[in-house]
Amino acid sequence: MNHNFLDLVEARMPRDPASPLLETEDGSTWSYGRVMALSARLAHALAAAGATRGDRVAAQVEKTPNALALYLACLRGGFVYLPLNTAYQPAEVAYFLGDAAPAVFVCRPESRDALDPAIREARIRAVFTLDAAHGGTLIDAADSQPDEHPVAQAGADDLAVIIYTSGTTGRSKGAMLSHGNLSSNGLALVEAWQFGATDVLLHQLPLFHVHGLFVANHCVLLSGARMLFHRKFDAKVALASLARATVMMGVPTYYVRLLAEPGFDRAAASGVRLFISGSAPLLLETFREFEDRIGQRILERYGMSESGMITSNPLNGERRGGTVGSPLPGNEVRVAGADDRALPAGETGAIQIRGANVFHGYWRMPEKTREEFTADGWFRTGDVGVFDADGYLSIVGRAKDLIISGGYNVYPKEIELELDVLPGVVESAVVGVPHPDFGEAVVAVVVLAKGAMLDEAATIAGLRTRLANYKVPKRVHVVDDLPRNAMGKVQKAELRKRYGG
Ligand code: MCA
Ligand code: AMP
Repeated sequence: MNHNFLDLVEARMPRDPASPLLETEDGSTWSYGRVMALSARLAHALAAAGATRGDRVAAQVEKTPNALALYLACLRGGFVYLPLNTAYQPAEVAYFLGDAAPAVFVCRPESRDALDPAIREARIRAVFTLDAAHGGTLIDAADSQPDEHPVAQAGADDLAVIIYTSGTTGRSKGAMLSHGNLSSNGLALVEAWQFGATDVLLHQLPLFHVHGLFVANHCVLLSGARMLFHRKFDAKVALASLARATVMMGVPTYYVRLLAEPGFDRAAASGVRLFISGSAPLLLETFREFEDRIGQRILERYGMSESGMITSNPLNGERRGGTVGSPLPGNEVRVAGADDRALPAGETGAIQIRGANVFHGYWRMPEKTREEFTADGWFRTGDVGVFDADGYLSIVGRAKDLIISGGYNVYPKEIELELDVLPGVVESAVVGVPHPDFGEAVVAVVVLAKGAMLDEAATIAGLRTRLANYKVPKRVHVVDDLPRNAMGKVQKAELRKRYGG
C-alpha cells in the first residue's frame, strides 16, 4: 500500500478531471486535472534539477495555484516540502536554508538577488523562481515535461513536509511531518466538519503555515470540494465572496475585521454553513458579537504545527465560546500536572497530546525532540488548559513565552537577541500586549547604557530589515531598569500591564 498523502487525495478526487478545484480572484478556474497535471510536470522538473527522494525543496513564494501545485509536486516526487513565510527577511531565510540544506530552492524573482548570499552559503544546487502571476523559471522548466508522473511510494512514517516553528531560544525548529500525519489529520477534519463535494471554501489564508496549507487545502482535496483561492485576506473581498462560499476559515483577526464591515449581516452570510476560527484565541466578545449579528456560532478549533489539528468544537453539538472543543478522532489529549499524569476535569495543567497526527520530531534536533516528549510518549504542547465536565477544553495560558499576533507566532527571545546587539542597548524584554486587530501586538522594552540614546522610529526601521514584519515591535519603550522578581527573572506580566494600554 502507498501511504503517500497524494495517493489518498487521488483516490478521493472527483472522477471527472474537469471538476473545478479552485477559482482565483481574476475569475480563472483551475480544475483538479489541471492542477494535478501541473504537479506532475513540476515533479519532473524538480527531479531533472537533481532532487531525489527525501531531498528538501524549500519555497518562499506568493500564494498562487502554481505554489499549490508545487507543494503537490513535492508529495508526488517524494521530496520534502519546506514552505517559508514571504515576510521572512534574507537573514531569516539564510538560517532555514542552512539548517534544512534543501536541494532546490524556489523564490520570488524580485527577491532572488537579495537572497543570493544565503543561497551561496547553503550551497543550493538548483534555484528557480515563481512569480505572483503565472510565470517564473520553474514554470519554464516544467513546460516541456510530461503531464503524468507516478505518486512516489511512501510509508506512513516517511517525511512529507518540514514546517519551521519559532522556539523559546530564538532558534527556529523544523517540525517533521510525515505522510501519515497529513492523512490522519486531513481525514479527521473532513469527518468532523463534514466536508463534501458541494462545499466551496473561502481560502484567504497564507499558504506557508499549517492553517492555510494543510487545514484548508486538505479539507477540500480530500472531499472533492472547491475553493475561492484568494491571494490574501481582505475583509471587503471576503464579504463580497461569501455569497458563493459554504465554509470560511480564518484566524480571529479575519472575524474581527469582517465584523467591522457594516454590510456583514445575516443575509451576507446566509449561504455559509460553517465559519471556522483557529491559530490564536478567539475572544469571547468576538464569538458573541458574531452570533448576535450573524445568527451562527463560529466553530473554534485548536492545533499546532507539530500536530495539525488537535481539538474542535462540534459541527452539530453545542459550540462553546472560550473553548476549543474536544479531541478530534484519532487524537488523545490530556491535561497533566507536574508529574505528567492526567488531572481530573476542572483542574488546570499542561496540555499534552498523542496520536497519529503528532509529528516525528524536530529536524536534526534529537535533544530538543526528547525534551518535548514525556517518558510515556506524549508531546508537550506548551499550552496550559483545563477540561470542563463535558469534555470541552479551554486554553487558559501558555507555559512557553509566546506571542500570537494576527495568527502568527512570535517568540520574544528572537526579537530580544536582535535588540541586545544594537549599540547602546544593555538589555531588552519583549512582550505581547492586547491589540484590537491582531489580538496581541509585539512591544519592546529596552534599557540603555549611560548616556546612550535610542531613536524609536530608526530602531523599528532597522529591525524591519532583519525580521519578518509581524515580528517587528510596534513600539520600543526605554526604561531605566527592567522589573525583576526575587530570582532576578524579568517580570513580563508587569511589563504587559504597564504597556498594555
Ligand atoms: C501584518 N502586519 C502585522 C501582521 N500582519 N502586524 C502584526 N501581526 C500580524 N500578523 C502589519 C505589517 O507589518 C504592516 O505593518 C501592516 O500590518 C500591513 O501589512 P499587510 O501584510 O498588508 O497586513 P494584512 O494583509 O492586513 O495582514 C494581516 C493578516 C495576516 C491578514 C491578519 O497577518 C494574516 O493573514 N495572518 C494569518 C496568519 C496565519 O495564517 N496563521 C496560521 C499559522 P506596517 O504598515 O507598519 O508596515 S498556523 C497555526 O498557527 C496553527 C497550526 C493553527 O492552529 O492554525
Ligand atoms: P504554531 O506554532 O504556529 O503551530 O502555533 C501553535 C500555537 O497556536 C498553539 O500551541 C497555541 O498556543 C496556539 N493556538 C492555535 N489555535 C488556538 C486556539 N484556537 N486558541 C488558542 N490558541 C491557539
